[in-house]
Amino acid sequence: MRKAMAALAAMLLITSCGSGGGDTGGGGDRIRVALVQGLAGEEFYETMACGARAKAKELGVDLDVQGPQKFDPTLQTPIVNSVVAGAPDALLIAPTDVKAMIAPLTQAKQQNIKIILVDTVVEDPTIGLSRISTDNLKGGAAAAEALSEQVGGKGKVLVISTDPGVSTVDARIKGFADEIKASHPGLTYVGVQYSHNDVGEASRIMNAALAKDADLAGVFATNLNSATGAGTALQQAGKLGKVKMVGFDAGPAQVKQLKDGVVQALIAQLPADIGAKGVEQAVAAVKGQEVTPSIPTDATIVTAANVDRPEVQKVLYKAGC
Ligand code: T6T
Repeated sequence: MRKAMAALAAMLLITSCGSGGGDTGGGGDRIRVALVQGLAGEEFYETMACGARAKAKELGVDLDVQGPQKFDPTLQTPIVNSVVAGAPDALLIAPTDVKAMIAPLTQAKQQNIKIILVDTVVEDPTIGLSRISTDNLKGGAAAAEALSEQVGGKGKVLVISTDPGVSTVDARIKGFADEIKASHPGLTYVGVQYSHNDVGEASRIMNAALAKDADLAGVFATNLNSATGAGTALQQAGKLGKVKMVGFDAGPAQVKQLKDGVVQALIAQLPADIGAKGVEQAVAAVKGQEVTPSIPTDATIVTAANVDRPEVQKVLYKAGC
């Protein structure tokens, strides 16, 4: 009986220390990490979750993955609030707006939950012990170079993006515009239009642009849904190869468009790597070990010529693990 009581007491002690922010995990309890995606079910974030899950398994970490049904801070905020109420040791998140997500993340920080920003960031530099993302400025510049090559260095080029206030795509637009200004005098940048991350809206914008500028030479779509929608419109308008396109991301629909000649180049990020590194940094933060404030991850230019190579196949996004 005494032994049983002692065992019970010991177990109670551990449990009461384990849960809630700030636990070093030293109490032998498994570290609990939550991942809040920018958009549930979308191949970029699902591939990210696969990388995070594999790393969590390797490190013996409990990982809970959730995401909003739209890339929208009003839908992401209640998810963050319920995650914070569950008091995980760490939170990995892709904030859906640079301003609107500051308040809910400040709450999490005040509860001493270790915050790691994956993919996107917020404007408040004190939020996020580590920020892990593609170098999107560089990615935007690479898109400008690839598109300039495709259109022979001359003509009108358009950008289709999601929404202003999304750190990643905003940086891609800036990288693209700066590169054109600096090195592609023959290109005329006709500006950016926003699809609100909706495939149908991206198609509508592409059709309107084709109607307005019959001499449009190229388009840069800054993310998966914008690219898929713009590509569908080009295909339906019979503009295959006539209006060139470069798209960010490499989801299954985009890879099919690449093989069908709708898009000429894709810029594939490494979402699985971002997810895995996010879990590593979260564990380091919870254990009070050194955390790397900024981790840029690589990107690969995918074309019809290299898409079937094994090393390129590895970077294509998946809908599930
Ligand atoms: O391009 C990715 C991501 O990097 C961006 O922040 C939001 O859009 C995607 O998820 C693709 O849809």
